[in-house]
Amino acid sequence: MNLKTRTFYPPHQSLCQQKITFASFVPFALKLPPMAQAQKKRTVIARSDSDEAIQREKTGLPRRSVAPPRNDASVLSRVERPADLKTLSDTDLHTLAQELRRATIEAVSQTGGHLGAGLGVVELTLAIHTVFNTPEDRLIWDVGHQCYPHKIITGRKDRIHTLRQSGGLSGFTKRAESAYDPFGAGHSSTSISAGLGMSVASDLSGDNKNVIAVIGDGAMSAGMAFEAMNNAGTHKNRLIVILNDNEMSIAPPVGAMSHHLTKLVSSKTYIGAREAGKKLMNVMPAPLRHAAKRAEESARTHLGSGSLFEEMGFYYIGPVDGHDLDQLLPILRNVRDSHHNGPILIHALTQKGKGYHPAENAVDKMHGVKKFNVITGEQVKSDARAPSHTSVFAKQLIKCAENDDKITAITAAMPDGTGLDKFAARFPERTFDVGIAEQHAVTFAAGLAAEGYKPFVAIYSTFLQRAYDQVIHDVAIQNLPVRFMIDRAGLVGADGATHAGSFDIAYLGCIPNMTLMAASDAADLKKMVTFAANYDDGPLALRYPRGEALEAIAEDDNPVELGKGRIVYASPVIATPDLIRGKQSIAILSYGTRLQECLKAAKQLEEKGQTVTVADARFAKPLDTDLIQSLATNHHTLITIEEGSRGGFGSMVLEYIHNDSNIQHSNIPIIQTLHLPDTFQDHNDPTKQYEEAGLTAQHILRHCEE
Ligand SMILES: Cc1ncc(C[n+]2csc(CCOP(=O)(O)OP(=O)(O)O)c2C)c(N)n1
Ligand SMILES: [Mg+2]
Repeated sequence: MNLKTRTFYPPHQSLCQQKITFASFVPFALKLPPMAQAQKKRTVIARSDSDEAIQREKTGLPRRSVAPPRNDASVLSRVERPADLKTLSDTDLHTLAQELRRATIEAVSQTGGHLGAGLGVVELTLAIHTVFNTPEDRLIWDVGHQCYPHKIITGRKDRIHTLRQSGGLSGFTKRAESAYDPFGAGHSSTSISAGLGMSVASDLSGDNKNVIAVIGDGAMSAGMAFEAMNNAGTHKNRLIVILNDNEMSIAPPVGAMSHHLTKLVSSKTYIGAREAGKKLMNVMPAPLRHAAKRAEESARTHLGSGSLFEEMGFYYIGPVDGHDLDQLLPILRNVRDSHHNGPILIHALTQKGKGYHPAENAVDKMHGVKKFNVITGEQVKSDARAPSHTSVFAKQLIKCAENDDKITAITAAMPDGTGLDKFAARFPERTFDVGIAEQHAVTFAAGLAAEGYKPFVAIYSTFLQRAYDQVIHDVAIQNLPVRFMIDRAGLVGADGATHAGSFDIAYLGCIPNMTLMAASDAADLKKMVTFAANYDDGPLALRYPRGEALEAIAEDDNPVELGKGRIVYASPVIATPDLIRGKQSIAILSYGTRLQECLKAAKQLEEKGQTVTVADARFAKPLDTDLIQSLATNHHTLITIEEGSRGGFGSMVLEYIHNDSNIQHSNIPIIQTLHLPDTFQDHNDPTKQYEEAGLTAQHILRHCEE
């Protein structure tokens, strides 16, 4: 098949819509490839299983575990670990691919999580584990969001329904979870670097491991991937990179790398196992090998068909049909057995969401999903009663941009997650999706700011970590007014430690020139976005968490003022023994959305006869020193609370009181700083995460009683 057709679909018209004509369509969401009889049988089974699931749903019966019973006739029931794959026939492997796909769909339908990416690598997963000797050979999944099929066949089948649940499997690869996860991930584009490190380690210790890194086309566009290839291309170490090219990131991919891949693919047909074998030079005697190599290189130069990967020193094999086990298996065997010294790149074409109609047809290929109905693909409705912080931010930015044509918005491959898809719909020419390139996003914004524009970099707290030097060197030192809109600031629930936005207060708070703000509710978030639009004196970061925003915690018609917090609640003055001694009992100073918990705690403290003042700091930098001075001198206890790591807001308050204020030592209150624990918190239900972190009203109460 000539792959040219692949390139001409408009971004939102899915590839699968074209392919549907030659795939045997069954009136069931799980698509059946036109292959073995045995698989047709499987579909029937699948349908009746799902009917049963519906019945169970209707009748309120609990769903069955997704792990097939041990003694059933499925191939999957015979596979616990990759070693079991080696005993299977080719037909069994084909059948297993369908079963694995189904097990993945069923698991994610119950847990939510990443779906489309995993479905796209089912055959790759099986082929790699069949051909290579994992876990001794190292298999690294970039990002790790596509690893659910890998988890199912690497000893975690029975626990796959616990994905992302409390105490259950992580939604990404994790070293602590399995020997088959030799390198953990969550953030993108790390696999080639880590793989090269492992390959060099293997050479140093002389143990001849294979190292295989699987990286998506989206992740391949990031700076880290280029840095790693640049380095790998000069090494003589064996490193196998499998580029999983599904023409999708979370959103349609952007940038020149994506165009390059398209061009690379459009002029070629799929490479078959024989050609791939021929390409690998080890099959030739040395003199012939050199001659052939020279001829091939010269042909490539003349025909202009050399890929960027070849230019960077990789041995390029492809494109390969990433769903065709009959091609994948021999090609991987050839690669495994070749003596090629240096990095090899296998360019596999796959389809995100492959084999599941609702995913294939979804604009985002069901990249990340809530729980869903397997038959219809319909996801459970969110039970949110209020708009998310993300959407409050996006709407307000649009409002500001209506009157200010200097406002621009930048995202690093997360238009939906950051709400900038809405901004882009209104102001396409002022929205910039730069791809998975956080470092570039920040310096690009600095360039815009240097020319008098008002760039808003909408970014998750966890991903801004990658652009730390750019924040300091390109933005802060030059005091450029880049506005960082820091989404998912705080705990993130099921995504776990790799995605938690724990550190931004600490890592930004220590940078000179930086202004730091946190919104406590929707009303304040809107005011703060407007404040940011009007603030031109230097860089500014506004943080807000995942999830829905409460409309207005406290009545407040005043605009936000630089470095000024607000008193949100103060106990009515009553003649308590404390007051007689000239002080009230407790001041709680909140930075961000924990304010709500502070108010709950205040109520309960009052019921116990304490007098309480609750304040919203609004700014961590500059601190509202007047407010802090007054809270510290007028209360016996001062509690600070924030959804961020140690070394953040609480530390700044402590330092101010102890180092910079002129409060008498004897007059300093008892100070407790409540922040995230000094551990990486695992994925969990958000409510439980707050419990674990000690950031609830009950914890505030406990601290007051100490
Ligand atoms: C540094 C970083 N930025 C952003 C993300 C969010 N993210 C997760 S997956 C993904 C898309 C990856 O696309 P690709 O590598 O092509 O994998 P696919 O989902 O298509 O299989 C993005 C942007 C991330 N994980 N890490
Ligand atoms: Mg992709």
